[in-house]
Amino acid sequence: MIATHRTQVAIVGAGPSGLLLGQLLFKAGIDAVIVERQSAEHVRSRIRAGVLEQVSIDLLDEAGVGQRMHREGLVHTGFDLLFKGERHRIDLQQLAGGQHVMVYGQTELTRDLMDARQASGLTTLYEAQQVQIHDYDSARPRVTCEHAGKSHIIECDFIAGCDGFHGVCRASVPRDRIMEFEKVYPFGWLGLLADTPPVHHELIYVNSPRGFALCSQRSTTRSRYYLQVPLTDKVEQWSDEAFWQELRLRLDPQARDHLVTGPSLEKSIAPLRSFVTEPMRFGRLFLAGDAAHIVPPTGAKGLNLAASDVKYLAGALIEHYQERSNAGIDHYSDRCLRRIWRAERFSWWFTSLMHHFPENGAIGQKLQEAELDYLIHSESGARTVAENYVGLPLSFGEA
Ligand code: RFL
Ligand code: PHB
Repeated sequence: MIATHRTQVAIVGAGPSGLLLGQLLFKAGIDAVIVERQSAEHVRSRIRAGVLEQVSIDLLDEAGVGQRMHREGLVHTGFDLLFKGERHRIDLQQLAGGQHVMVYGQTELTRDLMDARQASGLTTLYEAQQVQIHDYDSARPRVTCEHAGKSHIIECDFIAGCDGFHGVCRASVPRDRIMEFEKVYPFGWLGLLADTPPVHHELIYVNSPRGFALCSQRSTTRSRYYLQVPLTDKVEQWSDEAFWQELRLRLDPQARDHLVTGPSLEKSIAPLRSFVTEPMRFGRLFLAGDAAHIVPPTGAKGLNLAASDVKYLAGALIEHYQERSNAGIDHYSDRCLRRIWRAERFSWWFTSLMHHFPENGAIGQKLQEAELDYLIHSESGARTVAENYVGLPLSFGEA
Protein backbone atom coordinates (compact mmCIF):
# COMPACT_ATOMS: atom_id res chain seq x y z
CA MET A 1 0.00 0.00 0.00
CA ILE A 2 1.31 3.45 -0.89
CA ALA A 3 -0.30 6.65 0.41
CA THR A 4 0.54 9.79 -1.56
CA HIS A 5 0.21 13.23 0.04
CA ARG A 6 0.53 16.54 -1.77
CA THR A 7 1.54 19.54 0.34
CA GLN A 8 3.39 22.84 -0.07
CA VAL A 9 5.99 22.30 2.67
CA ALA A 10 7.11 18.93 4.06
CA ILE A 11 8.55 19.41 7.54
CA VAL A 12 10.85 16.71 8.93
CA GLY A 13 10.82 16.73 12.76
CA ALA A 14 8.19 17.77 15.32
CA GLY A 15 10.51 19.47 17.82
CA PRO A 16 10.00 23.16 18.60
CA SER A 17 11.39 24.20 15.16
CA GLY A 18 9.09 21.97 13.10
CA LEU A 19 5.98 22.59 15.19
CA LEU A 20 6.47 26.36 15.27
CA LEU A 21 7.12 26.50 11.53
CA GLY A 22 3.98 24.42 10.92
CA GLN A 23 1.92 26.81 13.03
CA LEU A 24 3.24 29.99 11.36
CA LEU A 25 2.64 28.53 7.89
CA PHE A 26 -0.87 27.42 8.86
CA LYS A 27 -1.64 30.97 10.04
CA ALA A 28 -0.53 32.25 6.61
CA GLY A 29 -2.71 29.71 4.77
CA ILE A 30 0.24 27.54 3.63
CA ASP A 31 -0.22 23.79 3.81
CA ALA A 32 2.41 21.67 5.57
CA VAL A 33 2.76 18.01 6.64
CA ILE A 34 5.06 17.05 9.52
CA VAL A 35 6.89 13.71 9.63
CA GLU A 36 8.31 12.75 13.05
CA ARG A 37 10.36 9.69 13.99
CA GLN A 38 9.22 9.49 17.62
CA SER A 39 5.77 9.02 19.15
CA ALA A 40 3.72 12.07 20.19
CA GLU A 41 4.09 10.93 23.80
CA HIS A 42 7.87 10.86 23.51
CA VAL A 43 8.00 14.34 21.95
CA ARG A 44 5.73 15.68 24.70
CA SER A 45 7.83 14.35 27.55
CA ARG A 46 11.32 15.57 26.53
CA ILE A 47 12.80 17.92 29.14
CA ARG A 48 15.20 20.49 27.74
CA ALA A 49 15.35 24.25 27.56
CA GLY A 50 13.87 26.72 29.99
CA VAL A 51 14.62 30.32 29.00
CA LEU A 52 12.90 32.29 26.21
CA GLU A 53 14.17 35.56 24.76
CA GLN A 54 11.81 38.36 23.68
CA VAL A 55 12.19 37.35 20.00
CA SER A 56 10.87 33.86 20.85
CA ILE A 57 8.08 35.23 23.06
CA ASP A 58 6.94 37.51 20.22
CA LEU A 59 7.05 34.66 17.72
CA LEU A 60 4.92 32.39 19.92
CA ASP A 61 2.39 35.22 20.14
CA GLU A 62 2.50 35.63 16.37
CA ALA A 63 1.83 31.91 16.01
CA GLY A 64 -1.20 32.32 18.29
CA VAL A 65 0.09 29.97 21.01
CA GLY A 66 1.34 32.43 23.63
CA GLN A 67 -1.65 32.58 26.00
CA ARG A 68 -0.57 29.92 28.52
CA MET A 69 3.05 31.14 28.39
CA HIS A 70 1.93 34.63 29.46
CA ARG A 71 -0.25 33.13 32.22
CA GLU A 72 2.17 30.58 33.63
CA GLY A 73 5.64 31.68 32.44
CA LEU A 74 7.88 33.53 34.89
CA VAL A 75 9.27 36.90 33.81
CA HIS A 76 12.90 37.23 34.93
CA THR A 77 14.51 40.67 34.96
CA GLY A 78 17.93 39.45 36.13
CA PHE A 79 20.10 36.50 37.18
CA ASP A 80 22.94 35.90 39.61
CA LEU A 81 26.57 35.10 38.88
CA LEU A 82 28.20 33.24 41.79
CA PHE A 83 32.00 33.13 42.01
CA LYS A 84 34.54 33.11 44.84
CA GLY A 85 31.64 32.14 47.09
CA GLU A 86 29.64 35.36 46.49
CA ARG A 87 26.63 36.19 44.37
CA HIS A 88 26.33 39.24 42.11
CA ARG A 89 23.15 40.17 40.22
CA ILE A 90 23.10 41.00 36.51
CA ASP A 91 20.14 43.35 36.16
CA LEU A 92 18.88 42.61 32.65
CA GLN A 93 16.21 45.27 32.70
CA GLN A 94 18.55 48.07 33.72
CA LEU A 95 21.49 46.98 31.56
CA ALA A 96 19.69 45.81 28.43
CA GLY A 97 17.18 48.54 27.71
CA GLY A 98 14.25 47.32 29.78
CA GLN A 99 14.34 43.79 28.37
CA HIS A 100 13.65 40.56 30.24
CA VAL A 101 13.51 36.81 29.56
CA MET A 102 10.70 34.33 30.25
CA VAL A 103 11.22 31.07 32.11
CA TYR A 104 8.83 28.62 30.44
CA GLY A 105 9.80 24.99 29.89
CA GLN A 106 10.33 23.63 26.39
CA THR A 107 8.00 20.80 27.45
CA GLU A 108 5.17 23.30 27.96
CA LEU A 109 5.89 25.17 24.75
CA THR A 110 5.91 21.88 22.81
CA ARG A 111 2.60 20.91 24.40
CA ASP A 112 1.02 24.27 23.42
CA LEU A 113 2.20 23.85 19.81
CA MET A 114 1.07 20.21 19.59
CA ASP A 115 -2.35 21.06 21.02
CA ALA A 116 -2.80 23.94 18.54
CA ARG A 117 -1.80 21.68 15.65
CA GLN A 118 -4.20 18.97 16.73
CA ALA A 119 -7.05 21.47 17.27
CA SER A 120 -6.61 22.69 13.68
CA GLY A 121 -6.69 19.13 12.32
CA LEU A 122 -3.26 19.40 10.67
CA THR A 123 -1.42 16.27 9.48
CA THR A 124 1.49 14.94 11.54
CA LEU A 125 2.84 11.44 10.93
CA TYR A 126 4.31 10.37 14.29
CA GLU A 127 6.44 7.21 14.58
CA ALA A 128 7.46 7.50 10.92
CA GLN A 129 10.24 5.05 10.02
CA GLN A 130 12.92 5.18 7.30
CA VAL A 131 12.33 8.86 6.60
CA GLN A 132 14.18 9.91 3.43
CA ILE A 133 14.34 13.14 1.44
CA HIS A 134 14.61 13.18 -2.38
CA ASP A 135 15.15 15.56 -5.32
CA TYR A 136 15.47 18.76 -3.30
CA ASP A 137 17.50 20.28 -6.13
CA SER A 138 14.53 19.87 -8.47
CA ALA A 139 11.16 21.66 -8.59
CA ARG A 140 9.44 18.53 -7.18
CA PRO A 141 11.05 17.40 -3.93
CA ARG A 142 9.64 14.41 -2.02
CA VAL A 143 9.81 12.91 1.44
CA THR A 144 9.18 9.19 1.85
CA CYS A 145 8.63 7.12 4.99
CA GLU A 146 6.96 4.05 6.44
CA HIS A 147 4.06 4.82 8.76
CA ALA A 148 1.34 2.63 10.33
CA GLY A 149 2.16 -0.29 8.02
CA LYS A 150 2.06 1.80 4.82
CA SER A 151 4.62 3.47 2.56
CA HIS A 152 4.04 7.20 2.32
CA ILE A 153 5.17 9.64 -0.35
CA ILE A 154 4.89 13.34 0.45
CA GLU A 155 5.18 15.46 -2.70
CA CYS A 156 5.97 19.08 -1.90
CA ASP A 157 7.46 22.38 -3.08
CA PHE A 158 9.95 22.68 -0.22
CA ILE A 159 11.46 20.51 2.54
CA ALA A 160 12.17 21.99 5.98
CA GLY A 161 14.83 19.96 7.81
CA CYS A 162 13.80 20.53 11.45
CA ASP A 163 15.02 17.11 12.58
CA GLY A 164 17.63 18.06 15.17
CA PHE A 165 21.33 17.26 15.43
CA HIS A 166 20.94 13.53 14.69
CA GLY A 167 18.40 13.95 11.89
CA VAL A 168 18.36 12.68 8.32
CA CYS A 169 18.22 16.00 6.41
CA ARG A 170 21.70 17.40 7.08
CA ALA A 171 23.13 13.87 6.75
CA SER A 172 21.60 13.56 3.25
CA VAL A 173 23.53 16.53 1.83
CA PRO A 174 26.67 15.47 -0.11
CA ARG A 175 29.80 16.23 1.93
CA ASP A 176 31.29 18.47 -0.77
CA ARG A 177 28.32 20.88 -0.50
CA ILE A 178 28.46 21.45 3.24
CA MET A 179 30.95 22.81 5.77
CA GLU A 180 30.76 21.86 9.42
CA PHE A 181 32.48 23.68 12.30
CA GLU A 182 32.62 21.84 15.60
CA LYS A 183 34.03 21.98 19.10
CA VAL A 184 33.25 19.26 21.64
CA TYR A 185 33.79 20.22 25.31
CA PRO A 186 35.50 17.78 27.68
CA PHE A 187 32.53 17.69 30.11
CA GLY A 188 28.75 17.35 30.23
CA TRP A 189 25.82 18.67 32.27
CA LEU A 190 24.06 16.37 34.71
CA GLY A 191 20.50 17.74 35.03
CA LEU A 192 17.99 17.03 37.80
CA LEU A 193 14.32 18.02 37.90
CA ALA A 194 12.47 18.02 41.24
CA ASP A 195 9.17 19.17 42.69
CA THR A 196 10.84 21.41 45.22
CA PRO A 197 10.69 25.24 45.41
CA PRO A 198 13.65 26.84 43.57
CA VAL A 199 16.55 27.86 45.79
CA HIS A 200 16.23 31.46 44.53
CA HIS A 201 13.55 33.36 42.60
CA GLU A 202 16.04 33.98 39.74
CA LEU A 203 18.64 31.74 38.05
CA ILE A 204 22.10 31.33 39.60
CA TYR A 205 25.07 30.56 37.30
CA VAL A 206 27.92 29.20 39.41
CA ASN A 207 31.66 29.27 38.78
CA SER A 208 33.30 27.01 41.38
CA PRO A 209 36.70 25.26 41.51
CA ARG A 210 34.60 22.05 41.84
CA GLY A 211 32.93 22.80 38.49
CA PHE A 212 30.04 24.80 37.06
CA ALA A 213 26.51 24.57 38.46
CA LEU A 214 23.21 26.15 37.46
CA CYS A 215 20.12 26.67 39.60
CA SER A 216 17.14 27.03 37.28
CA GLN A 217 13.42 26.41 37.59
CA ARG A 218 10.24 25.56 35.74
CA SER A 219 7.74 27.12 38.17
CA THR A 220 7.58 28.34 41.76
CA THR A 221 7.27 24.71 42.86
CA ARG A 222 9.51 22.90 40.36
CA SER A 223 13.30 23.30 40.16
CA ARG A 224 15.85 22.33 37.56
CA TYR A 225 19.51 22.07 38.59
CA TYR A 226 22.62 21.21 36.59
CA LEU A 227 26.16 20.14 37.55
CA GLN A 228 29.23 20.06 35.32
CA VAL A 229 30.44 16.42 35.31
CA PRO A 230 33.22 14.56 33.47
CA LEU A 231 32.07 12.99 30.19
CA THR A 232 33.03 9.59 31.59
CA ASP A 233 30.37 9.82 34.36
CA LYS A 234 27.23 7.72 33.95
CA VAL A 235 23.91 8.94 35.28
CA GLU A 236 23.50 5.69 37.28
CA GLN A 237 26.57 6.67 39.33
CA TRP A 238 24.74 9.73 40.64
CA SER A 239 22.21 9.03 43.39
CA ASP A 240 19.89 11.94 44.22
CA GLU A 241 21.72 12.36 47.53
CA ALA A 242 25.11 12.57 45.77
CA PHE A 243 23.70 15.22 43.40
CA TRP A 244 22.33 17.39 46.21
CA GLN A 245 25.54 17.03 48.21
CA GLU A 246 27.71 18.13 45.26
CA LEU A 247 25.36 21.03 44.45
CA ARG A 248 25.57 22.25 48.06
CA LEU A 249 29.36 22.24 47.85
CA ARG A 250 29.25 24.51 44.77
CA LEU A 251 26.80 27.05 46.28
CA ASP A 252 27.28 30.06 48.58
CA PRO A 253 26.34 29.67 52.28
CA GLN A 254 22.98 31.44 51.90
CA ALA A 255 21.85 29.33 48.93
CA ARG A 256 23.11 26.19 50.71
CA ASP A 257 20.83 27.03 53.66
CA HIS A 258 17.85 27.73 51.39
CA LEU A 259 18.23 24.66 49.17
CA VAL A 260 15.22 22.35 49.47
CA THR A 261 15.98 18.84 48.23
CA GLY A 262 13.63 16.05 47.21
CA PRO A 263 13.35 13.00 44.96
CA SER A 264 14.30 13.57 41.32
CA LEU A 265 11.60 13.39 38.65
CA GLU A 266 14.28 13.08 35.98
CA LYS A 267 18.07 12.92 35.80
CA SER A 268 20.18 12.88 32.63
CA ILE A 269 23.60 13.82 31.28
CA ALA A 270 23.93 16.02 28.15
CA PRO A 271 27.24 16.51 26.33
CA LEU A 272 28.25 20.08 25.42
CA ARG A 273 29.12 21.07 21.89
CA SER A 274 29.46 24.09 19.59
CA PHE A 275 28.51 23.22 16.03
CA VAL A 276 27.54 25.18 12.89
CA THR A 277 26.68 24.03 9.37
CA GLU A 278 27.21 26.29 6.37
CA PRO A 279 25.15 26.92 4.31
CA MET A 280 21.65 26.21 5.62
CA ARG A 281 19.89 26.00 2.25
CA PHE A 282 20.42 23.44 -0.51
CA GLY A 283 18.06 24.11 -3.42
CA ARG A 284 14.60 23.52 -1.98
CA LEU A 285 15.87 22.03 1.30
CA PHE A 286 16.26 24.31 4.33
CA LEU A 287 17.86 23.32 7.63
CA ALA A 288 16.53 25.00 10.79
CA GLY A 289 17.25 24.72 14.53
CA ASP A 290 19.47 21.99 15.99
CA ALA A 291 19.66 20.33 12.54
CA ALA A 292 21.98 23.19 11.53
CA HIS A 293 23.67 24.29 14.75
CA ILE A 294 24.26 23.41 18.40
CA VAL A 295 25.33 25.72 21.22
CA PRO A 296 26.46 24.66 24.69
CA PRO A 297 23.44 25.41 26.94
CA THR A 298 25.25 27.91 29.21
CA GLY A 299 23.89 30.94 27.31
CA ALA A 300 20.34 29.46 27.01
CA LYS A 301 20.42 30.11 23.27
CA GLY A 302 19.54 26.80 21.51
CA LEU A 303 15.76 27.03 21.49
CA ASN A 304 15.90 30.76 20.84
CA LEU A 305 18.12 30.30 17.79
CA ALA A 306 15.72 27.64 16.52
CA ALA A 307 12.90 30.18 16.87
CA SER A 308 14.78 32.89 14.95
CA ASP A 309 15.64 30.46 12.10
CA VAL A 310 11.96 29.58 11.92
CA LYS A 311 10.97 33.24 11.86
CA TYR A 312 13.23 33.83 8.85
CA LEU A 313 12.13 30.61 7.13
CA ALA A 314 8.40 31.19 7.62
CA GLY A 315 8.87 34.78 6.38
CA ALA A 316 10.75 33.58 3.29
CA LEU A 317 8.14 30.95 2.40
CA ILE A 318 5.23 33.35 2.96
CA GLU A 319 6.97 35.89 0.71
CA HIS A 320 7.42 33.18 -1.93
CA TYR A 321 3.75 32.16 -1.95
CA GLN A 322 2.11 35.53 -1.32
CA GLU A 323 4.39 37.95 -3.18
CA ARG A 324 6.03 35.60 -5.68
CA SER A 325 9.43 36.84 -4.47
CA ASN A 326 12.37 34.55 -3.68
CA ALA A 327 14.42 37.25 -1.93
CA GLY A 328 13.79 35.78 1.55
CA ILE A 329 14.65 32.28 0.32
CA ASP A 330 17.88 33.50 -1.24
CA HIS A 331 18.90 35.38 1.93
CA TYR A 332 17.75 32.71 4.39
CA SER A 333 21.12 31.10 5.01
CA ASP A 334 23.14 34.32 5.37
CA ARG A 335 20.59 36.02 7.61
CA CYS A 336 20.39 33.02 9.94
CA LEU A 337 24.13 32.46 10.06
CA ARG A 338 24.93 36.02 11.16
CA ARG A 339 22.68 35.64 14.16
CA ILE A 340 23.87 32.08 14.81
CA TRP A 341 27.57 32.96 14.89
CA ARG A 342 26.94 35.79 17.37
CA ALA A 343 25.05 33.39 19.65
CA GLU A 344 27.73 30.70 19.15
CA ARG A 345 30.39 33.20 20.21
CA PHE A 346 28.50 34.22 23.37
CA SER A 347 27.67 30.63 24.32
CA TRP A 348 31.30 29.50 23.84
CA TRP A 349 32.65 32.49 25.79
CA PHE A 350 30.19 32.12 28.70
CA THR A 351 30.88 28.37 28.81
CA SER A 352 34.66 28.99 28.89
CA LEU A 353 34.25 31.59 31.64
CA MET A 354 32.02 29.54 33.93
CA HIS A 355 33.29 25.93 33.67
CA HIS A 356 36.26 24.27 35.34
CA PHE A 357 38.97 23.23 32.88
CA PRO A 358 41.40 20.99 34.84
CA GLU A 359 44.02 21.33 32.09
CA ASN A 360 44.22 25.10 32.79
CA GLY A 361 45.34 24.49 36.39
CA ALA A 362 45.02 26.89 39.32
CA ILE A 363 45.90 29.90 37.16
CA GLY A 364 42.90 29.14 34.90
CA GLN A 365 40.55 29.45 37.89
CA LYS A 366 42.22 32.71 39.03
CA LEU A 367 41.94 34.24 35.56
CA GLN A 368 38.23 33.33 35.33
CA GLU A 369 37.61 34.93 38.73
CA ALA A 370 39.48 38.09 37.68
CA GLU A 371 37.41 38.33 34.49
CA LEU A 372 34.15 37.84 36.40
CA ASP A 373 35.25 40.47 38.92
CA TYR A 374 35.94 42.88 36.08
CA LEU A 375 32.63 42.14 34.36
CA ILE A 376 30.42 42.77 37.36
CA HIS A 377 32.23 45.99 38.33
CA SER A 378 32.38 47.50 34.86
CA GLU A 379 29.11 48.88 33.53
CA SER A 380 30.11 48.10 29.95
CA GLY A 381 31.26 44.60 30.99
CA ALA A 382 27.96 43.83 32.72
CA ARG A 383 26.04 45.36 29.81
CA THR A 384 27.82 43.06 27.35
CA VAL A 385 26.69 40.03 29.35
CA ALA A 386 23.11 41.32 29.72
CA GLU A 387 22.73 42.37 26.09
CA ASN A 388 23.83 38.97 24.80
CA TYR A 389 21.79 37.04 27.37
CA VAL A 390 18.48 38.71 26.50
CA GLY A 391 19.33 38.18 22.81
CA LEU A 392 20.65 40.59 20.23
CA PRO A 393 17.92 42.26 18.14
CA LEU A 394 16.95 40.52 14.88
CA SER A 395 18.11 43.50 12.85
CA PHE A 396 21.40 43.99 14.81
CA GLY A 397 23.98 45.68 12.63
CA GLU A 398 21.84 45.58 9.49
CA ALA A 399 21.57 48.60 7.28
P1 RFL B 1 14.86 18.98 18.41
O1 RFL B 1 14.19 19.46 19.66
O2 RFL B 1 16.02 18.07 18.56
O3 RFL B 1 13.73 18.28 17.50
C1 RFL B 1 14.05 17.54 16.35
C2 RFL B 1 12.93 16.56 16.09
O4 RFL B 1 13.23 15.81 14.90
C3 RFL B 1 12.96 14.43 15.14
N1 RFL B 1 13.76 13.62 14.22
C4 RFL B 1 13.27 13.04 13.10
N2 RFL B 1 12.05 13.05 12.57
C5 RFL B 1 11.86 12.36 11.41
N3 RFL B 1 12.86 11.67 10.79
C6 RFL B 1 14.10 11.63 11.30
N4 RFL B 1 15.07 10.94 10.68
C7 RFL B 1 14.35 12.35 12.50
N5 RFL B 1 15.44 12.53 13.26
C8 RFL B 1 15.08 13.30 14.31
C9 RFL B 1 13.31 14.24 16.61
O5 RFL B 1 12.67 13.09 17.18
C10 RFL B 1 12.79 15.54 17.20
O6 RFL B 1 11.43 15.45 17.59
O7 RFL B 1 15.34 20.20 17.49
P2 RFL B 1 14.66 21.64 17.28
O8 RFL B 1 13.20 21.51 17.00
O9 RFL B 1 15.54 22.35 16.32
O10 RFL B 1 14.75 22.37 18.71
C11 RFL B 1 15.98 22.72 19.29
C12 RFL B 1 15.88 22.72 20.82
O11 RFL B 1 15.28 21.52 21.25
C13 RFL B 1 17.26 22.89 21.48
O12 RFL B 1 18.02 23.87 20.81
C14 RFL B 1 17.17 23.30 22.97
O13 RFL B 1 16.56 22.31 23.73
C15 RFL B 1 18.57 23.60 23.51
N6 RFL B 1 18.57 23.93 24.94
C16 RFL B 1 18.23 25.20 25.38
N7 RFL B 1 17.86 26.15 24.50
C17 RFL B 1 17.47 27.39 24.95
O14 RFL B 1 17.14 28.26 24.12
N8 RFL B 1 17.41 27.71 26.27
C18 RFL B 1 17.76 26.81 27.23
O15 RFL B 1 17.64 27.12 28.40
C19 RFL B 1 18.23 25.52 26.80
N9 RFL B 1 18.60 24.58 27.69
C20 RFL B 1 18.93 22.95 25.88
C21 RFL B 1 18.95 23.32 27.26
C22 RFL B 1 19.26 21.65 25.50
C23 RFL B 1 19.63 20.73 26.45
N10 RFL B 1 19.93 19.40 25.99
C24 RFL B 1 19.45 18.23 26.61
C25 RFL B 1 20.53 19.20 24.69
C26 RFL B 1 19.31 22.41 28.23
C27 RFL B 1 19.69 21.11 27.82
C28 RFL B 1 20.14 20.19 28.91
C1 PHB C 1 17.08 25.25 32.02
O1 PHB C 1 16.27 25.69 32.85
O2 PHB C 1 16.98 24.12 31.54
C2 PHB C 1 18.20 26.12 31.58
C3 PHB C 1 18.21 27.46 31.94
C4 PHB C 1 19.27 28.27 31.54
C5 PHB C 1 20.30 27.72 30.80
C6 PHB C 1 20.27 26.39 30.42
C7 PHB C 1 19.21 25.58 30.82
O3 PHB C 1 21.35 28.52 30.45
